[in-house]
Amino acid sequence: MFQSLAVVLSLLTTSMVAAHGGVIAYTIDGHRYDTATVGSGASRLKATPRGGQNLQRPWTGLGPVRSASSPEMACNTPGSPVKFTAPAKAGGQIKAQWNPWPHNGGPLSVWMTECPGDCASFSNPHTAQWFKIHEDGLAGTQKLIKAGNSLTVTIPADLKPGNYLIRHELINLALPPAEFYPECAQLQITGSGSVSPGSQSRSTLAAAYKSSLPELAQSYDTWKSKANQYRFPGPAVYRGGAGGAGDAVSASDAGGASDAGGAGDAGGAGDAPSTGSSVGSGSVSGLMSGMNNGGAATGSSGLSSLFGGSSLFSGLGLFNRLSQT
Ligand SMILES: [Cu+2]
Repeated sequence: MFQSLAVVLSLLTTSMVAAHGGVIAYTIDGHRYDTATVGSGASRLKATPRGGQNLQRPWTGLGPVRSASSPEMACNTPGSPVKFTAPAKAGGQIKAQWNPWPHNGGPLSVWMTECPGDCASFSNPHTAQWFKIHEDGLAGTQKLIKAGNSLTVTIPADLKPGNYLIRHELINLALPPAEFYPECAQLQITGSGSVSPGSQSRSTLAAAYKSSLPELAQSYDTWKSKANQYRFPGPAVYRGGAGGAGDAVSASDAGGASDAGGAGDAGGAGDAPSTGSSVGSGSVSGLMSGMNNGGAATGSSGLSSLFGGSSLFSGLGLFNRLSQT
């Protein structure tokens, strides 16, 4: 137990100091998949996804990708292929769950690209032509945090069946240059769709994210007084056929996502009222207040109250993972 606490402390200290992370679980058409990697170095947690079903490409560091032209922009570091590809229905929902997210100043987006053949042998996604299925402007990560550090989007219903990567990305604009936090998961899309989004919806990531773009080069604080002018980089979101299925709001989105009181929650382009966010049940207030207090949780009582205030953490099964470490 002591050892587990030490790992927890190490993780929390890393989280509080380095303050990073990424997607740690996906729920696809109601089926939950944990991912294999959380954290790095001494604080790295190795989970064992159920049945070996790890659909996410590994990211071995908590930190951001800092160069928009880097190959790591596609699927983080190392972002190498995994064996498993998860089934997902076109028109179905995919919920991504992050660790408690410490950066509340920046946009987010979700992209997809076809795996040419098997995703398990697709090793150069940074040269691929990606299309975007969701974006949320300057306050995107604020909404994500309010939604229990989760985001639910709908796979375009008319998408042609086949193997795809789905790429979730959060951007931190607190202190430019922008910090990018991308993670990829391997999906086998099923359904009766026939559409491959056209070139107007496509871009390489390097072409979409020019570091000279004001949207990436200027800080959140600079933007927040003109948030409605914020334009997410890259091509327009592919929303699927006439139904516009790319941005469905899940049933649990009961007014949670759009009530961000923070500055910068203006409705700009790409900041549509239907953010696709679902409000998670977990609360991170305990953890976040612990983080905001600035002090590392040095005592076990402080630690337990930190976790006691965070049903999210236990809900995520991190304690289970820790006890297996
Ligand atoms: Cu960070």
